[in-house]
Amino acid sequence: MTKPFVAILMGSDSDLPTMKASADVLRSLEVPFEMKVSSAHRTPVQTHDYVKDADQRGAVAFICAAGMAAHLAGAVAANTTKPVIGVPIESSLDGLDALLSTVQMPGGIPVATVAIGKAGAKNAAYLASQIVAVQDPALAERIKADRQANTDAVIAKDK
Ligand code: RP5
Repeated sequence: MTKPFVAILMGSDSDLPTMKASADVLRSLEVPFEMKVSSAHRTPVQTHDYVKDADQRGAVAFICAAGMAAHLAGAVAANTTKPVIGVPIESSLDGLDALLSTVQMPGGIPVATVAIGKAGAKNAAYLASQIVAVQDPALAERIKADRQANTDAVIAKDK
């Protein structure tokens, strides 16, 4: 039996301050995850091997973050049929280069691309959790409770 988890990959340790937002969300929703620096360009063989291995061990979804010529999410998507979520990192050109590199995938190899930077990192984790929750009703309830807490916080501020 494989234990479901989310795999987070990032192209460089310089992406870590942004990607901490993904880890924080997964931790708060009690979703098991692994986090790894792995580059499409600097460590292509290791990236390929990790994706194949994680896929076998029960990775339900991959979150991939990269900046500049951001090919990591696409390279991961080429090696798995699990859902891949791409987070463009703001490193140059305000992250627009990374956004376009991540989102413009050829037909048949999708990358679900979220917003540039921390907001995207956060939403990538929510999206991955929602994917895991399709087979995990208790997690689905925790996500609903989290949404309700957000709603309550907005209403409380408005009073
Ligand atoms: C990308 O290039 C990384 O994902 C990072 O966002 C950017 C810069 O990397 P470093 O030069 O800081 O390692 O591959």
